[in-house]
Amino acid sequence: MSAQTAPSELACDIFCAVIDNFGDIGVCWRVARQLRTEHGWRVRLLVDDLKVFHALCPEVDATLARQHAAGVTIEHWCEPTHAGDTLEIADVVIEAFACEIPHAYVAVMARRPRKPVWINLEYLSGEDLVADFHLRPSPHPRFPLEKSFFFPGFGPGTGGVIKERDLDARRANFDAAAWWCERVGIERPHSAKTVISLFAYENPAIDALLAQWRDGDAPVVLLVPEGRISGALARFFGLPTFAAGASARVGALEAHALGFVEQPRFDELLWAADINFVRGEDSFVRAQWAAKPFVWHIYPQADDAHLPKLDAALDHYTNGLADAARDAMHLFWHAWNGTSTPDWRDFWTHRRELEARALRWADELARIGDLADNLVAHAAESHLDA
Ligand code: TRH
Repeated sequence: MSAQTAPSELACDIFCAVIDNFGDIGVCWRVARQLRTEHGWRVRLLVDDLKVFHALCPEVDATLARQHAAGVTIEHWCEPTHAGDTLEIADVVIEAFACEIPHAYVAVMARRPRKPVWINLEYLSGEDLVADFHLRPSPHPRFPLEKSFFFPGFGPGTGGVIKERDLDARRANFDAAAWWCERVGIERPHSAKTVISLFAYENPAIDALLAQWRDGDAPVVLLVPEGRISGALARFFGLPTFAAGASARVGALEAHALGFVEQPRFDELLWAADINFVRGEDSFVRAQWAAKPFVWHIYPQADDAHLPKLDAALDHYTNGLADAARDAMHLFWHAWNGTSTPDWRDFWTHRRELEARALRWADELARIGDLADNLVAHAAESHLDA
């Protein structure tokens, strides 16, 4: 690439190894689409598991070595040696979540006259200390290359989180009535019913919560995307499965199982509900942009390493809430993450305050800046320096 090339024409390779679930490819696919559509980069996404990718983007054919979707080139990355059909080296190389990019690729990166901007995209953490490490360069032990660590986060000095430019407009134009008929097959519930979406890992607290919703005075409509929590729903309702299309009703609780939808449509579920149970990383972020109260099932790590991250997120999110609402939220999130039995009534007493806070938080978070914008700014700066 010549020195005159505009940053908007940069070529970018994103390497993604799917560890488990949908979060790794979920984040990479979002970033890839955004870099393409909002910044005009030529993006190639190298993914080691196309079957998981297919769930988020049904257009992806898991049998193909190379294909295109949403303007992005997608290659099946056959770990660990394969580095794309041709050993073309991009201007910006992103390794997601410390996946190891092939040695042959790194060796050619080092021989390129103009060195690529090499970024390791880290997992999101609400801990403020990530600002100290964000964009810190690390020289390669053998090659004349430098890698920067890009830390998404909630505080100033971090990389922020993903927010597409059209997200607010899409949310504002969301047709809830049509969505209920199309996705759930029923009329939109009237406002006296609390609509709850439930996207979670297996969770020992679910039985107690389902019983509380069943026995409560206020009607609850539960929307459950098919997945790891579905077995618990089936057991609770005494059904063989709780797969897409299934519905069940007991006491004050009615529940509907939904099929998995392509990623751009996932937000609609969050917009349709009054409160969202989300998990992992990407749905956790989307729930924040939905500007509704939410409960986070954090991805559990060995030795409870996830708990400080849960508390860090709570600290940001509950900032400015009155003590009672803040305490209720701490208690409920911790209970849902395995420490005790959740108390729905106590938590939901604070509904109005939680709703107001959710709106304010979405504004505060937007001020940190979008992750892709921040990444592009860093790449443009580093590319000009190279
Ligand atoms: O699937 P997750 O649990 O993902 C992860 C991974 O486990 C990863 O290894 C771990 O490190 C990380 O969490 C922290 O949850 P997450 O991140 O919310 O990803 C789910 C994706 O699935 C998200 O992009 C939204 C998408 N999705 C759809 O596209 N359609 C759907 O119908 C649903 C329910 C989800």
